[in-house]
Amino acid sequence: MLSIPRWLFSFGCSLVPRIIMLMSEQPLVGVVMGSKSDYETLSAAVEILRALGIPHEARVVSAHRTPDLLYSYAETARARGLRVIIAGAGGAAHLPGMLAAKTLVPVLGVPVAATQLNGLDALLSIVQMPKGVPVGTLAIGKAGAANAALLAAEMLATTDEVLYQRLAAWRAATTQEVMEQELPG
Ligand code: RP5
Repeated sequence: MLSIPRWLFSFGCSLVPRIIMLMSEQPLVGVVMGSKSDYETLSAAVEILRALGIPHEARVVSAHRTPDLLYSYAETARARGLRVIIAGAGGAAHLPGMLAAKTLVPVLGVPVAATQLNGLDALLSIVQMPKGVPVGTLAIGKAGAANAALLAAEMLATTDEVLYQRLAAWRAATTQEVMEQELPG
């Protein structure tokens, strides 16, 4: 995956792996994960949301360990101002689908490689939502988490011209980075 250009880190942010993280009073994107152990993967989403200056929150919400929290998170998401939820989980990975079942805020699912099946289990679980309750499913692991953040940004940018310009600059920077790459020998 392409590295993130340093100049885009407008907040001078280094990645601080805290499980609950509020960037602003009213986050637009909620990043949730089934376990603290998922943060290594989901941090790729948080990093990009930070770099793009998108207010967000990140926390652990487990489908099987904290089902009541899952319900209340989903039920209050829209009223709290969330416009997109990024949900990462491994194994049976019920979290994205259950959140989607309880809210109309769009849910982007990130399969986490957490078991002997290396994320294939989570991918098949998240992507196979029955018709009627969609979860936008991304790739397994950090690439999927990063793309979930970029996709959330694109969704928000449909009604936010400033963010659109920031995203355009991001895309241009990644293009430029590839153009400048040289192979050894
Ligand atoms: C899932 O089980 C979590 O999303 C995580 O990917 C996996 C393992 O969780 P821990 O046992 O590390 O807490 O619910």
